[in-house]
Amino acid sequence: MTEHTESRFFTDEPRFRSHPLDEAFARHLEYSLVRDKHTVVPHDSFKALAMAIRERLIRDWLRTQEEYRRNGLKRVYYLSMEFLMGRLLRNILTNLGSYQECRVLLEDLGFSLEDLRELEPDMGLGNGGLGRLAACFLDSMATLGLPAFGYGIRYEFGIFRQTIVGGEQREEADNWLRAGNPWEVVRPELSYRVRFGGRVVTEQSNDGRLEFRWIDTDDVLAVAHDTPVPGYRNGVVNNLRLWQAKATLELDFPDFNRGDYMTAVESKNQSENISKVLYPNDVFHEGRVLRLKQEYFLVAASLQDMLRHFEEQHGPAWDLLAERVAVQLNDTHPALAIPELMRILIDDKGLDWIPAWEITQSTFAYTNHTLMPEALERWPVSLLEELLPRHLQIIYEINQRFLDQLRDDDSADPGRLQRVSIIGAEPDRNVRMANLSVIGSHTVNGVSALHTDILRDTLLADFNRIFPDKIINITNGITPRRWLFDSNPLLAELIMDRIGPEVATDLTQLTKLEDLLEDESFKQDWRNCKWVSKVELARLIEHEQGIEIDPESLFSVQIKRLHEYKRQLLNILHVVTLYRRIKDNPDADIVPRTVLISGKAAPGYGMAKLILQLINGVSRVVNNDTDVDGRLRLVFLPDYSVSLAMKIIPASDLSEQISTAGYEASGTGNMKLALNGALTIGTRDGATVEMAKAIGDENLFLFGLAADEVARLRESYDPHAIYRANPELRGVLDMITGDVFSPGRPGLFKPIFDALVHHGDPFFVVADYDAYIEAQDRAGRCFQERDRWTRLSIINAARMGHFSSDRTVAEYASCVWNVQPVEQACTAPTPDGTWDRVVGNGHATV
Ligand code: 26W
Repeated sequence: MTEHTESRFFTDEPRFRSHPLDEAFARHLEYSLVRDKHTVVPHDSFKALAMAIRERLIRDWLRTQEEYRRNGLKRVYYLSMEFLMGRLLRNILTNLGSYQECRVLLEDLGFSLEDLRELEPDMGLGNGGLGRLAACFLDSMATLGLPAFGYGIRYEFGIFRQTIVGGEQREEADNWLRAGNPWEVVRPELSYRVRFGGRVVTEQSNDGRLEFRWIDTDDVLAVAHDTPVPGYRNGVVNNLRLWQAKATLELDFPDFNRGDYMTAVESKNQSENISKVLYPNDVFHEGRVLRLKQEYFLVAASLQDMLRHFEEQHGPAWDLLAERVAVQLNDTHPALAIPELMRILIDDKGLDWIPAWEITQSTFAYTNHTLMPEALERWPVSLLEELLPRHLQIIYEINQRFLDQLRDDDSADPGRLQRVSIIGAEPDRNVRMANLSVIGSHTVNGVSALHTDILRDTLLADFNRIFPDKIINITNGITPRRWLFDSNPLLAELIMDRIGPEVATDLTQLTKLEDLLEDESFKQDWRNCKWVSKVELARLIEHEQGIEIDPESLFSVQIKRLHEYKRQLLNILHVVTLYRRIKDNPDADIVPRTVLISGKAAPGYGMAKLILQLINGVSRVVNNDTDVDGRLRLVFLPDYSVSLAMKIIPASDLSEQISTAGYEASGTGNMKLALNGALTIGTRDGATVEMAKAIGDENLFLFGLAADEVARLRESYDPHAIYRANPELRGVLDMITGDVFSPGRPGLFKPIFDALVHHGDPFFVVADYDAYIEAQDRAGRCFQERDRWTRLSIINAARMGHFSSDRTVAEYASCVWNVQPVEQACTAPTPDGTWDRVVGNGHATV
């Protein structure tokens, strides 16, 4: 810190009166954005409002950070390549407790808060579940008052924008920063040098020690951009720090000296590409060098930042590091942090290998989010050698020492050393990031009970024997602030009105709703909330796509990335089944349904894109067939995002969680939908298994093969035999193969048919078809019994208390991080993950 801290200017008392929001809003419009009534554009009003609100956060933000510095509590650093934050305005107002106040003040000025909210671009810095989970965790960590810090990359372009042209997906760049970002604070003084390439020279020091110097590197600067993360009405404001790549100040010298000014400037641009764009793959590992650079860029900048703080507090007492700092690796994407910390401790700080390794291992923990083999990160040795030569040496040594220890243990089977080695051989020598992460962490966790079991039994079975207590389960959760209070204020208000406001920070209170199952006026209110949301969504769909949907119909919803294992295809087979039933018997007594699907396909994932095209093909035919007479609608909502999810979820009746059992690590949309009163139709997969346990199997629609059955059936599975034997399925598949859904382009969807019938149907769509149709029929009949459905809807929501990310984060805090919350007047977790009121009551301060 500079001598400024001694200045009399800085006091603990507020120096300026915090301005009323309306005043601050007007001031920012005029003095920060330099607008008057002639030049103002709508987006300015959003920006001025955001700046006014940010102003309100600043004292608490500074105070929270100062408190963390002062009390020296252990810190948590959450390293993630993705933070799928969505919009911030409403969430921040909710957590400040200022939403209504703000709405009224703006109204007096002639502005609508609802309209202004729509002008904020989504902060779409993630692909799907993993990125959204990180965002939910930030909200919960702040709400629990944990000294936690998110570290990520400030991508200039987030997840691509999806448009549908002629039924096909098109991708467009998501230029979310175009109009500026009023929430972030740039911190040019927090810039760190990140090195790439070069070579390693080895020298013998005076005391005989080998020293390694990494030289002749190409460098980039990482510049900090901070976003405030307020807790729910507790005065805590945590920090999300995102790194932007900037060229180092010196231009490329050889080029410069040759007088080649233009080339020198070009290479400056190149280095800034590192934070340009989010890789739009979920599940598919893409071995491109720019991705590897992004991963190291995040790791190198974040470690420098956290170690700088540690050294300020503790000097070179590195043996204290793991006591003061916990680093969570969100999947393997930031796993280079392990060799990077080793490099810093050994090469820069002069520690020996053994203490450095002990510190490193006790600092990191790793969360696995998928078992899919194609998602596992494997970096070619040749690439690492070129980009991070010193890290490769360190990885080799970590591996050598680990394997040497195992060799002493003669219980090992011969293949084991090869399987657990960090270095793989196929197709070329490569570094297996999952093995590195397991070996370099003290704790590894799966994200649902089933997922963790499968991790222990399959992917990490050898490691589970070597380190019997290392792999634990921590089931995912969602933040009720965003996924109930912000997205469904009507329902939230009804719930708070009936069971009290404590539910906002103790979601288990929801069970009290079950006392109201006989309360007719409550049930009417519950139905009314759903109805209002359905009408609103119907309006949006009519407005955007001109498709009329009936709010009385059953809204079934599948919203998630498009992937074969998530089986949007199974959903479509059901829609086509219903369509054929109507065509065969136009007077059939069928339950009116609206099937809503939304999600993006990875740009390079051909089969997912073809399935998306099929959805749109079926949709066009079904929605325009007069025989259907409005009883069946299929709507694909383009450009799925956090903000769109917040509009769809409150309007959902039925939640489609139909992945092949054993493939969905957890799922979190399942929780969001149930919390908002949707019933689940689903397989026994991921966290849906635990949801069913909490809700009661009889209160949702489970169907299909279980994970162990899938594994067993794989040996003898013959989808073609099922196709031959099942006339309804045959009719559906034959219809898809023809040109009904691709007029003028017969055979367009033949690859889908072939995958199912001739290429082994790897995701067991055919095997589960019958059970799925039967479960859908059950759900349809149930929906017709209005009171029964309402009760089930209430029961489902009431039993979601366990799936709050407050509970999830509390488990990480006690079982993985060993951190305590800062003392504050709000609810906080006890070590067993239950809830207790700790200090004081009501409005809280840090
Ligand atoms: C390297 C490419 C890549 C990118 C993302 C590989 C893998 C991923 C993630 C693992 C994909 C992901 O988001 N997984 C999801 O994580 C959620 C949070 O734990 C789970 O709820 C989902 O089931 C899981 O698919």
